[in-house]
Amino acid sequence: MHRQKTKFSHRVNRVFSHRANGMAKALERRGIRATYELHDRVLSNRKSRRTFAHDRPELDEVQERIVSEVDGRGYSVVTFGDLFPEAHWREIASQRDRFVAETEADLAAGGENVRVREGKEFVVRLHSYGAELGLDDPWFRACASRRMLDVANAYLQMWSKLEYVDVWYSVPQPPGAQRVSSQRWHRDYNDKHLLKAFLYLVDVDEEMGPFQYVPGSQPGGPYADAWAWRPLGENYPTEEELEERIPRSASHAFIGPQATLIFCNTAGFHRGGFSTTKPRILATATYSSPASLASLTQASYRFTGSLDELDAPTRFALS
Ligand SMILES: O=C(O)CCC(=O)C(=O)O
Repeated sequence: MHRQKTKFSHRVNRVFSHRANGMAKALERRGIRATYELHDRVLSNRKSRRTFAHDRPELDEVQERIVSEVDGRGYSVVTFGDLFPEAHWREIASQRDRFVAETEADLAAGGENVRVREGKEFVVRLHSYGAELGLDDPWFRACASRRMLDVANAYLQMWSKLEYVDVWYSVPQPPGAQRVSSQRWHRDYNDKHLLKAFLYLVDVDEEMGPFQYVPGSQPGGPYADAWAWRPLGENYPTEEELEERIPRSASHAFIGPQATLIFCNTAGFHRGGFSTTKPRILATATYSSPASLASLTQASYRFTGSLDELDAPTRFALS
């Protein structure tokens, strides 16, 4: 779901042979990895860690629990109401209803106008990339709030960037369909300092493609060495390969009612969205380190509000 910043090899492709393009790609990967490491160890993340350490947020009991659970096993589950008032949930539920009605009308008319990305046509997106978002968008407002941002920053131990915000409609797959893309076990390539939030907007049962995770596969966890995370890593083992190293019983499927809110470091193994019955609707957000934005990813949106009116960690996260 994330885009690389550098497209050097695409440009080379127009000029050089296939072999030269292979070399250009390898060089490009090396450059991207080196840039990530440099920003992680020396440049932007170091600065972000210092700024965070200088003025740590005070967390309440729920926020503390989330941070310590993600730290220990890679994920934590709460409900939206543990962090936000009921009125905020109602706004998000209205946003869901409008999105579902529009998506289903578009799909019924042939699906020409739905926002999907190549290779992941099973996910219809409310925003996708290039969105213009302000605090009037209720899910964006939740993600930009200190309730969520302080959790992300405390987990990552640095000021983080809110890199991606969206609402997804996972289209039920026809009989016989095979898992593809993020429906398969994988580690996200874009950062090891990563926190994703998934808010279920409908009840999700085992047939609706629940989010699944291997607890302990996050960097630092007991399964971290299995196809270990690295920048731009291509970590999509087959089901059989994964099971040779990690028993099926070690993975967890997040079945739950609407308003279930999952926080997870998806540099660990995860998959989801393979519904075979009803559409799975969820809202999602990604907090990553500045090193990721410097080398591997692009923010999915432009903040339309006034940055000057935000406090310092929020301004940093949204810019
Ligand atoms: O749709 C899902 O449950 C999985 C999403 C995913 O793989 C991701 O956000 O990286």
